[in-house]
Amino acid sequence: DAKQETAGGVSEGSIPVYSSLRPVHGHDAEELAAADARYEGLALEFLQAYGAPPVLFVRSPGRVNLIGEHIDYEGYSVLPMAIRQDTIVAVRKRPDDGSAPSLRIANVNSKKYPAVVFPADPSQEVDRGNHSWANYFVCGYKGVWEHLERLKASGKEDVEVPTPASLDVMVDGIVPTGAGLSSSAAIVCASAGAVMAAHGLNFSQTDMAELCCKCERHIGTQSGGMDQAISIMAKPGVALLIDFNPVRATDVALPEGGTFVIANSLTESNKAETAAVNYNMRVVECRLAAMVLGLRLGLPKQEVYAINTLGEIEDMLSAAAPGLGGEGPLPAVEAHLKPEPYVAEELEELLGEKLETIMKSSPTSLAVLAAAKHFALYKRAKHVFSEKERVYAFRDTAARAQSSSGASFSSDQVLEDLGQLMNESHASCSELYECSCKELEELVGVCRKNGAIGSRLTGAGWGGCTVSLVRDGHVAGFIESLKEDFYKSRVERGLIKEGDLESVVFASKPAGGAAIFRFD
Ligand code: NG1
Ligand code: MG
Repeated sequence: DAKQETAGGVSEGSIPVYSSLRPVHGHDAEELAAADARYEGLALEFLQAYGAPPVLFVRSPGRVNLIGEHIDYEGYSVLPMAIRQDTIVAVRKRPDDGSAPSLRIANVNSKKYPAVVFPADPSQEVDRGNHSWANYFVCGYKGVWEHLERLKASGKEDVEVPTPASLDVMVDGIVPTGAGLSSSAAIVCASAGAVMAAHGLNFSQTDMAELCCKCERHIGTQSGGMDQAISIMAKPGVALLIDFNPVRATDVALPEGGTFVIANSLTESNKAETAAVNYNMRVVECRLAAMVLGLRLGLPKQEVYAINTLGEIEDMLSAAAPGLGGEGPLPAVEAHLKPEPYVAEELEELLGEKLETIMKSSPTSLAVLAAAKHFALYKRAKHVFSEKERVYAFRDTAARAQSSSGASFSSDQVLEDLGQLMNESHASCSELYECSCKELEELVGVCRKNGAIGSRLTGAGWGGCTVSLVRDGHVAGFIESLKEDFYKSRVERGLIKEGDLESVVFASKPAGGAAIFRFD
């Protein structure tokens, strides 16, 4: 049906509010019709479940990280783009019927994601022992009130905190899960957006990015802010360089002639369940590396215990010894960390304190310490400090394609250089950060063999997807060759259906970010 197109957002810098799908879902008639059908289907499911239609929808996309892996939580900039696949949350405030206010949360895929009811209580805990899909909604729910509380605590007297209403919620997500494409941020951001909008609020995009990053940590991963920032702030047609503390986004135009192709290794990595040995383990290793560097550079112990990230130690290094800042922190890693892993006793000896004592305020870090045997500080620090340089190199290389004209400029050379950086990033993730896996290694190899200019794992790793840079004219052939060389045997083994291949290997253009739709 024909919907009126309205101009932009409600206010400068907030999540845009639209009454038409067009500004977000494009002008391609086929894509628009598919999007239309999806929203209508979701509204119908909602009506059937709750006996009333939703008042609004909030959508937020997944993302593919082009470069800058496992460095957002260390304070370093990353370079992702949003993908077309998103999560839509439909919501209405349920009229007061005298009973205790509650949140009824359902999913269009009710077989995989059964409906749940939670109290409408922003102070409820997220049940980490039980990894229900709806926990992600609760994260977003809590995030809205936590943000309001922080605003009040910062002295903003005029902040009005709304009374938590009963909500009916229906979720439709199409971002592949456990694939490194950030289905988790898509549902957290869309949920927080829906809760916010249903209570008549609209925060700025940067506030939303920050609050969604903080609240997703209730799941139990000590994540950085990349996924939520790109999901909220993405713009169609460009990738973003995202800086942290405070969160900021800068457009990065991608060069003509190349397309990013995403391919799923078909190995799921459930980060929430493996956090203590994978994701959070890396966060702890980086913190320990930063502490040992701080110690070696002569910081007093009490200051050392307060260090959280390698980003902090780099700032201290350049302040204390400007020479070191100039060379960057990599020489300090070579000089002060031993290449072999450390055991806990060794670190305690160095630091003069029990690791459990130093990390006592973080239950998720304590879970890591309980599970860990050794800590590869040298490798982890080397990855982080080299990867953050590749992010800026990628941005600068992409910029060459924008600024150059004339004989010396070769756009193909730009693509080659970007591909090289992606390959180096993958090698670092694989060898130094050890967040790859057998299937990802095989897939990256298949991608390169079939003409990818560069190919790497994307997202947290330990499974999930690769992203490859492919020449435009070669995309269709490239995808066909992956089907032949990687997926065919997996179809035969029953790991994936032939008909589902379109959703596991696809080309992606930079898509837009979070949006609110009200069709009334
Ligand atoms: P994935 O695996 O896509 O959820 C995670 C983190 C990011 C970032 C990357 C690694 C969350 C929500 N996201 O992404 O912040 O650290 O790994 O670069 O945990
Ligand atoms: Mg995630």
